[in-house]
Amino acid sequence: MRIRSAEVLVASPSRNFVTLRLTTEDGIVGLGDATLNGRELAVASYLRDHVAPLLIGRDAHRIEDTWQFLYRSAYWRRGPVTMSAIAAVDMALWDIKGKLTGLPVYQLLGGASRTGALVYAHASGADLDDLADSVHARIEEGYKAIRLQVAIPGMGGGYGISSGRASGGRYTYEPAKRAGLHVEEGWDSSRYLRYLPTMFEWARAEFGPEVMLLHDAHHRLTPVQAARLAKDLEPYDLFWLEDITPVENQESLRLVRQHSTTPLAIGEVLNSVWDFRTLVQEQLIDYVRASVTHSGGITHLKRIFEFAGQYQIRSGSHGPTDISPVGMAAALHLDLAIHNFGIQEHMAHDRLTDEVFRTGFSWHDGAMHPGDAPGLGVEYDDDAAARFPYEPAYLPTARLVDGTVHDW
Ligand code: GCO
Ligand code: MG
Repeated sequence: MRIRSAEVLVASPSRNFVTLRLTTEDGIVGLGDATLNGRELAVASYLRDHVAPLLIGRDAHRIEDTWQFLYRSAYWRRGPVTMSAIAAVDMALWDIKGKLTGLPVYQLLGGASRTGALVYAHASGADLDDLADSVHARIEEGYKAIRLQVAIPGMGGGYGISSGRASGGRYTYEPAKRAGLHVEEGWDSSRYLRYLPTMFEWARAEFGPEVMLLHDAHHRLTPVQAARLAKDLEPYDLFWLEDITPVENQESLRLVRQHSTTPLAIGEVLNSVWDFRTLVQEQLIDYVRASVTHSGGITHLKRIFEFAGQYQIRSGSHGPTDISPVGMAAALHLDLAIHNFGIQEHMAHDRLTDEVFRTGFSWHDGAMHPGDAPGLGVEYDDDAAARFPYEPAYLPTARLVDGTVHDW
């Protein structure tokens, strides 16, 4: 079953997405997500200019061999651009294999280990009242786990919060900004460290003990600040605290571990199993945040999760809006199949995105299921996509009070 064509599709239905479409000689189509937020065209070029010519004529059945070929033959290894490009090829090949066999991908991965993948949603607010409205909306939608972000009083700017209610009254948070290429936000770690425990104390009083609560610190704290925050949040029983320090310095998590039992999640900016060695072998984290789109696809993310599973660390796949519905489907198939599943992030896509990508996702009791269509179960509508050409968009920059660039 030879690959006949490899097309790179770039569209912006409310945000940019890069999608790879492989078609076999028999006309079987496979889709893969290659979206790298704010650097989309780099992956599009990597695929179009360097990978697509190598795929034509290859056997679509040979998923592992193609993965190893793309990874090893490039000589240059790892990194988000390379690993997102390989991821897209990998997802598209699993999609094709599913369609060829008539099975949903999770069946090819060993079958379902659970009835659905527990997902968490985002709630955010400009203040606590606003946050309460956002949390209630998520609870009404059926979510059992919710990530809370709130504007920090006196800090200026709105890290991690929605800029308003988008169409249909939904509170949406979309970090990549189209207007103006360099949006800047203020950051003050002291105010944040003082306010966050207050916010979680309020949240537990307001929403009770059952709802699973999460928070993302986006790599902004020093090791000692991180240890203090994790310790201060202990009474509020977080499901996890995410990206508490910059991930480049993995040893800094040792200090946090010495002071707190708040569960930690890290890894959305990492992209290979080798990047997780210290974090996993020293059991410095509880959840792996890698994404199927940026970590070499289903084949490689499965490898990362299985490595983590040897150390009682569970999965927590990255699933913001910059993971396309194709990436989300791939993540859900893997979530169903692996043993050490923890939770799946689900930041619902906009209505316009849903016009381009048609999914068969279903919901039950705070969990998602990818559906039983053969392959990944996502279709791409070229006519709808043609209405949404690429638009440059960038993630914001955080600056400290004195103007110093900080981690975003
Ligand atoms: C998350 C992430 C996102 C990222 C975004 C960057 O936990 O969902 O931190 O909010 O900022 O994916 O592209
Ligand atoms: Mg995050």
